[in-house]
Amino acid sequence: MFNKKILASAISILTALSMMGAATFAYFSDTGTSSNNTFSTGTLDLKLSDEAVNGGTLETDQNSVTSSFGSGSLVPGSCTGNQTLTLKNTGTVPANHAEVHLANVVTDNGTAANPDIDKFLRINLLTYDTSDIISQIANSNSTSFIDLADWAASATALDNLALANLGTDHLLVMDVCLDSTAGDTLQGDSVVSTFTVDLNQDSSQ
Ligand SMILES: [Ca+2]
Ligand SMILES: [Ca+2]
Ligand SMILES: [Ca+2]
Ligand SMILES: [Ca+2]
Repeated sequence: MFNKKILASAISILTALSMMGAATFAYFSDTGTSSNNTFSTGTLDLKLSDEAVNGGTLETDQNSVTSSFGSGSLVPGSCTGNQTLTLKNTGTVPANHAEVHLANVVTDNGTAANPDIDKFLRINLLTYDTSDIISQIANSNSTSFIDLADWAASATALDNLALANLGTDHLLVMDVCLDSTAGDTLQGDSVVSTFTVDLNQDSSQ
């Protein structure tokens, strides 16, 4: 008798639980989104500026400039005076440093010169943001001083010119002299120099 009551209670409980399980419950919800999430690249944008020298024009914030350095009237012992090429990153992300490499094309008029004029174009002053950087160039030729031919012969010069901020001018200043040892065979000779500036993102470059 007692066991039957317990059994009946147990059955009624199980029945009630199964009814609860079958019942449908409603819940509120709400949704939000984060849209327009864009992933894109920034830019390095090297701009160059110079001054009006040697018959050229002043140029400002250009991708490439002409006639930044030079003179048309050098004689033994005379100099161009300080001339400036200005580097700036107008991109959207900082770079790390710039490099400046040099290539020379020599024209030897009249009596053949040996060595050629590029080896007599002595670099009298070379600074970047007022720091002397001429020691980056090794004397690798027959003249006893650092000249435009030495720079062109160096694969690593110039390097590590700090350029880590945006929209700020950095000044490369140079004074070139025709060395006083330049002889008559150099009269009327010329060099056309091309300075190639690379802006690098990382110190490993
Ligand atoms: Ca110019
Ligand atoms: Ca000559
Ligand atoms: Ca030299
Ligand atoms: Ca480098």
